[in-house]
Amino acid sequence: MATSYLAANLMNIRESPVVAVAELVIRLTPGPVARAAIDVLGHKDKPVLIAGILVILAALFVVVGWLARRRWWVAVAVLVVIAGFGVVAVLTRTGSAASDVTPIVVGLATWLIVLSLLAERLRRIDRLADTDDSSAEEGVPAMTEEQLQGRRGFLIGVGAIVAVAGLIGVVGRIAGRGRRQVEEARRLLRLSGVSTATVPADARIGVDGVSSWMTPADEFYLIDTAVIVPTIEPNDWTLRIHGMVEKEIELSYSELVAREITESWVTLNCVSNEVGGNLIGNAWWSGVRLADLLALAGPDPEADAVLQTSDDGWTCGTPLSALTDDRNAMLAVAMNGKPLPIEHGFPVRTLVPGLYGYVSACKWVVDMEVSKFSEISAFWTDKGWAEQGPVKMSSRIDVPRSGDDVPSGEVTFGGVAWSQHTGISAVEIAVDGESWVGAELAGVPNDDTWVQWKAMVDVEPGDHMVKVRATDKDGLVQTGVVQDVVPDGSTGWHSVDFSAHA
Ligand SMILES: Nc1nc2c(c(=O)[nH]1)N[C@H]1C(S)=C(S)[C@@H](COP(=O)(O)O)O[C@H]1N2
Ligand SMILES: [Mo]
Repeated sequence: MATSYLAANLMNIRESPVVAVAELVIRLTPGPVARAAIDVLGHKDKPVLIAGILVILAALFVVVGWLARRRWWVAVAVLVVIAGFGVVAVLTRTGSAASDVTPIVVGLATWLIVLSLLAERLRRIDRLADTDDSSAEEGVPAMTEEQLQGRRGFLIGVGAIVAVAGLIGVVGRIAGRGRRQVEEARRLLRLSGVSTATVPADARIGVDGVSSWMTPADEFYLIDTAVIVPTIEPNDWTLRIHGMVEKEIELSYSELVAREITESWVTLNCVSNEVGGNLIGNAWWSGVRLADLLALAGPDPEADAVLQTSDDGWTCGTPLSALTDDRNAMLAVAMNGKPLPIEHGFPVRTLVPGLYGYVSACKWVVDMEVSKFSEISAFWTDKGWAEQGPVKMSSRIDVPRSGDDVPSGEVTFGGVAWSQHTGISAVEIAVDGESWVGAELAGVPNDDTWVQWKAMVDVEPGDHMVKVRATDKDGLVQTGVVQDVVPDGSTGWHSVDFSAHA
């Protein structure tokens, strides 16, 4: 495992074989199972997956060692099958090259060498035991000096191999400087036209405990299928726009950022956000308008979709109209006034106000194929999510938190509401099933962001329940019908249980 890891790092292959297998598992996992795993494990889903693969491998190695004592070729066959699994995992990921299997070949060769070194020692002990039946009669067979020596030799061999493996692992890590180089390139990047984020003065409702209107980049939710995030230096990045277009376009990073930079506040959320959930964040994004770039390419009037592909092979299908209409769909290069964090798509990601992330917000985007929905398929739509993913209006109570105990009398409630690209016109709350009470709304710079709200209601001592609903600027009232996140986003009113004391 250590030598293949070193080989992968030396060759600058993004994934060591174990990671490739982990990504294969993710690709093959049915949607509902994947969602359940994310629910239970949260951000730890990938470390747990990798640990699980390592545990299974360790168990297989025990079997291989046991087999090698008597049936050498069966042990070798098992190792070849395990390696074959890795080869399949590497070659079935989009954008893989034949040379990407080199680390697996290196690893398999190491396994065979190590196995013959250790199995030979084991067989020597076995031969000694076979010729010495006298001791086998007794309960605790006394070992002969020769047997003891054989055992010692075996244990020393194991220890030496573990030590060398550890050393090789460390060297592999040092070789993985690629990521650090990209971090450095990101740190040194100066982007003209990108301004610092200044939160509009009226956007804050001023209630303690309501999530901050601007989400700091390091608190912004993260959702992706990459076990190791792609690390791309700006100089190595290109975007190809092709397919049903008059003219194919290929764009380098410097060509991209030399264009006019557009900036705006946009709230991004995940289709997997449950009612009341926090897979949502609001940031100041800077980038290049996609409508202008697509106009240069000249889409075919028959086209209705753009298949976006990430450097890591992830895909999404976005309605062409959302990329070409007057909304600020952009290739974002900065978030909150700084180059995108690597995890959020550095150097370039797509951002489309009004659509869920899974159909639009492609991180590490490198390819855009203008096409038709009838002719494409994409990562999450293949797993049962809807083809179209317009954001559904929703609202959330942040204060009080579930289970809070507050002083009775006038209680302050607060939270956020959103309906990107339509805007929110009203928020109401109801305590204990009483009638709806209008909330006060803070300001917003545009209709693409969430809005903070607050309301004050008198409550008696005792247990209470508060629920919230919003109304959008088209006059539509948020539905109370409860719907799960699959296939196109949750609906229902968020409610919080709290108590009040005298
Ligand atoms: N390359 C890539 N881009 C991706 C995804 C992914 O898995 N891979 N997930 C999408 C989903 S489902 C969401 S909700 C957003 C989340 O963006 P964030 O992680 O920057 O918050 O990214 C989108 N872009
Ligand atoms: Mo998402």
